[in-house]
Amino acid sequence: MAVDLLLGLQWGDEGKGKIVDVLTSKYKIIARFQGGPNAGHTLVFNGKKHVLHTIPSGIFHEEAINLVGNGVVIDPVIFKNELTKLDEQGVNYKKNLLISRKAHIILPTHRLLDAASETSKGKAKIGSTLKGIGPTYMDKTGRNGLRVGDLELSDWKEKYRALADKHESMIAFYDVKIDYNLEELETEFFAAVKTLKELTFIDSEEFIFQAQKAGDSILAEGAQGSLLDIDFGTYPFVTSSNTTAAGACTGLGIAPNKIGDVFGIFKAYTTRVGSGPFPTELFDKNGEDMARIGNEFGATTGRPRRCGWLDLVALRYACQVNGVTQLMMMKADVLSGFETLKVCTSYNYKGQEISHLPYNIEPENVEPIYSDFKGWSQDLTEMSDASTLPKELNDYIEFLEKELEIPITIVSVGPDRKQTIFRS
Ligand code: 2SA
Ligand code: MG
Repeated sequence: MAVDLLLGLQWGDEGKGKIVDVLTSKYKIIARFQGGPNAGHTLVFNGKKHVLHTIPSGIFHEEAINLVGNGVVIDPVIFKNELTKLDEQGVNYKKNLLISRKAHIILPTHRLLDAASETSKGKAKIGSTLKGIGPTYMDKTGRNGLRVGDLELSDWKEKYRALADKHESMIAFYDVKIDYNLEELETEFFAAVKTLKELTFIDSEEFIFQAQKAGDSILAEGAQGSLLDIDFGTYPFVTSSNTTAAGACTGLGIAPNKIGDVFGIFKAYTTRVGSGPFPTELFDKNGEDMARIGNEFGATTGRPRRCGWLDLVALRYACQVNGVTQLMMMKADVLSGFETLKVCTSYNYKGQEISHLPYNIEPENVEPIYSDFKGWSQDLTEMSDASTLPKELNDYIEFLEKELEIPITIVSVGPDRKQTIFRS
C-alpha cells in the first residue's frame, strides 16, 4: 500500500499537527521522517492544547502506531519531557511508540554548539531554535553521530565522551561567551537516555516495508516547511533537513514509487519565524492584526512570528517540488474582518515580471505583484459545512485552486479538531 505524505508548504507552523490528528483515524501508522525538537506541533481537542516536538501527532489515538523515523534527530531530554506530559494526560504510549535505531541523538554539546554558532554570526544569525539541530545533522553527514541503536551497545558512553569532548574544543574555537555547566547537562542527559531506553527501538525501514506489504495505511508527517528545506529553501536561512517529499523517502526508507497522496498544508496567509527573506512580509496594521488574531508565536520558542500575505509564487514552487495532490488551507478564520486581501501572484524581479521562485529572493531583488480580493466579515469559527462559507472566501479558494491546479480539500476555521471543513 502506498504511503501518504503530509507536508508544510511555507516556512513551518502551517498547522500540520492539527491535520495529522484529524486524519489519524484513517491511518494505522503515523511516522515522522525529519527534524526534531525544533518542531512544535499543536493539537487542540476537548478544550485542551497539546504541543508535540518529536513525537508524531497520532499519539493521542490509541489504535495508531507512532514511529519516529531514521531521519529524525532526538534530544532525549526533550523527549522525556514530552513523555511526562503524555503520562499526565493518561496517554499510554508504551506499546504504540516506536523509535528507529538509525535516528541520531542530539547531545547537550550539540545545543551548545548551536548557540555558539548563532552568537558568532551576530546579526547574520539564522534565528535557529537553539535545539542543536544544525550541529546534530552536521555530525550525521560528517559520519560522527551517535545513533539510537548505539545506546544498545555496551561502549556507547565512550563514543558519547569522544564526541562531547570534540564538541567542547569546537565551542572554544568559536571564541564567544557561552555559559554552561556540562556536568549538570550530562546528569540530565544520562537520566533521559535511561527513560528513552525503556521504549521500543526498531529497524524502522524493515518495519515500514513489512507494514506496506501487509497493506497497512501509513501517513508520513513532515515538520517545518518546504521553504526551510536544506536544498530547496531560502538557504542559508533554512533548517538542516529535507522537509520536502523526498525527505520522507530517505527519512523512513520509503521507495519513491510507493508514495501515494501528498497533502500540502498552507496558511491562508504566510508566516515566518527566524531570519531570512520573506517577500510578502507586512510591517503595517494588517501584519499586526494577523499576528494578534492568529496568535502567531513559536510553539517551541515562543518567538513572535513575522506575518504577510499569501505568496503564490512560493506556494506554486512548494507544490511542484513536493508533487502535492491535495491542498489544505489553514487559519482561514484569521482573515475574517480584513476589508481587502492580497495574494502575490508574481514577482517584479530586477525589473522583470516572473512567476517562478528565483535563486535570490532578498528584498533588493524581489518586489511582490499582488491581486486584490474582497474580504468577508463573517466569523467562520462555528462553521462546519462548506456550503455555509462566505462567497468571498469561496472566491479566494477557487482562485487558488485554479492557479495551483490542485483541489483544496480541507479548510480549517480554528485550532480545534472539530473546526475542520471538508470540501470533498
Ligand atoms: P533550526 O532550529 O536549526 O531548525 O532553525 C533553522 C531555521 O528553521 C526555522 N524553524 C522553524 N520555523 C517555524 N517553526 C518551527 N518550529 C517551531 C514552531 C518554532 C518556534 O512550531 O513554532 O517555536 O520558534 C521551526 N523550527 C525551525 C527556524 O526559525 C530557523 O529559521
Ligand atoms: Mg509549529
